[in-house]
Amino acid sequence: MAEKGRRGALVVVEGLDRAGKSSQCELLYRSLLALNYKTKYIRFPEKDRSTPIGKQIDSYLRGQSQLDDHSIHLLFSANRWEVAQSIQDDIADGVTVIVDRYSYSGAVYSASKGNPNLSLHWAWQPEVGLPRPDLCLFLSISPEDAAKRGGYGVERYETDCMQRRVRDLFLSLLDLPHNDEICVIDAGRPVDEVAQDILEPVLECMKNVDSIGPLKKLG
Ligand code: 2DT
Ligand code: MG
Repeated sequence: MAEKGRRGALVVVEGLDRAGKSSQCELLYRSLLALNYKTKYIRFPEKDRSTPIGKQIDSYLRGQSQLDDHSIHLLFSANRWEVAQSIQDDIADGVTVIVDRYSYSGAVYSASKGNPNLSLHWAWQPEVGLPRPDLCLFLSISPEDAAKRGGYGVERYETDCMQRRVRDLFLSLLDLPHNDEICVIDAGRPVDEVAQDILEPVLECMKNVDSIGPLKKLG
């Protein structure tokens, strides 16, 4: 149903572990397909962690390999650069691309590790020039609600201490003046309510891409 010549929208869904990102991305993807929009759903780290970089990230997250904080950070970013061109091609082709985690997770998780040589500012730099989302939905969940959703898995970063720092840094990003594409969604509510709150701004954004103009770049 994408109108003739209209580009797709780049929609990012961000948030802490257990905020419901992947479930909501899946629901959004299915809703857009049901409305006959050309749509793709991708995630970072990429889904099967199967590219050479994806494999290194997977091994690091499972604790099977050690990497310098800067090195793993740059691999996460490189994983996005690997598909940046195909995202741009899809968008130009009228496909709306839903992205599960993006540069915001990239910068915030690395800067939450407590490495004094890895600031949020440093962490953001490799993201500069990547396709800029038209809309970023930040699924906000309180630590209490997150805890009710069950324990963490075994991956690195899935600890209360890390998640608290990640949450604080995510919130600090929302305050920055150039991040006006970020929209906060209260993700502590029933799944279908959250889904409805996500679908509305996404449809609005897809309708407005003409006035937004060509896909921008992260600065
Ligand atoms: P999932 O829980 O979504 O599988 O992510 N991460 C993710 C980073 O540290 N940097 C990044 O650039 C991205 C995209 C967040 C696995 C973990 O990877 C972290 C959680
Ligand atoms: Mg996770």
